[in-house]
Amino acid sequence: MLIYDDGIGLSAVLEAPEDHDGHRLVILLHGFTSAKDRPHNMLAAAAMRKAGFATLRFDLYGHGESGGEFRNHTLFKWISNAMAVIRWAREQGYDDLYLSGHSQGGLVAALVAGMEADRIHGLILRVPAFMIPQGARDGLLLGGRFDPDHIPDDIDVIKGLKLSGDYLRVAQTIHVEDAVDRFKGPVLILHGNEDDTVPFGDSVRYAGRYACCDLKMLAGETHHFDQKPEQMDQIIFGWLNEQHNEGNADQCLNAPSDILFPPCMCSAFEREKTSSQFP
Ligand code: FER
Repeated sequence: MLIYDDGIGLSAVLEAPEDHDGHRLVILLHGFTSAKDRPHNMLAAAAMRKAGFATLRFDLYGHGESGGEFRNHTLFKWISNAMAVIRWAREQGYDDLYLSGHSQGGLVAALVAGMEADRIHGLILRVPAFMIPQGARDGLLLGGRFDPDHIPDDIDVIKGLKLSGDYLRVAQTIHVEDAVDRFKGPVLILHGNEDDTVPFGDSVRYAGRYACCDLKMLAGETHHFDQKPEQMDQIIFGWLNEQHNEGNADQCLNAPSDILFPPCMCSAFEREKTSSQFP
């Protein structure tokens, strides 16, 4: 199926559990150079359906089977894509909407939840890459350095791919805090303690800033949630089930920023605070 964002076709897959009520839907956003059908995205969607939600996975601009060139994607274009998909979902009658994004898709989900705080009931952020905008201001991108005041036309990124400098120009103007402060609904953040792409410290910081947030540290888990996938499955299922069964999706069930992680995490967090994001 294609959902259009101003002429760009976004390839999407809508799936619903058997007993679905026609209202509850989670929209899933994949990460940078990723796509809607990656195993961890499929697994997350399956856990959501088990909790009674329909799921809509889609490929963002320049990724997977959607239109647009990878080189030309920016956070603005991804924000526009997510808003178009939300609009489409609302037209189909889905009015109990959650967003869930992985890494760069998690950042975009958080930004869009700030823009559509009245329409998005909850957020499930899987290692959200909150650091991308500040990294762009500091001259950091994917472990490489650039001059933030003289952005090149093209940047070489992983897998021989090129990215337009516009990506960085856009990212430099984005301030995550504004979006975090605007969203008052329930938020779940998942973060593996073996993830070496996205700093855990950012998840701690923003979990503390959200009005209503659970942060779950996944022991032994890496960036793509492929070490102990059953952990992610259980956490997503349990959290969504709780949101729904309490019949209270608009309210914060968890006291402000309920940050849960085992004691071993404290030492990992201390280590991270003293090492740079891109060693
Ligand atoms: C970056 C760090 C992480 C970055 C993108 C990511 C483009 C996203 C990773 C992902 O979505 O998996 O500096 O810059």
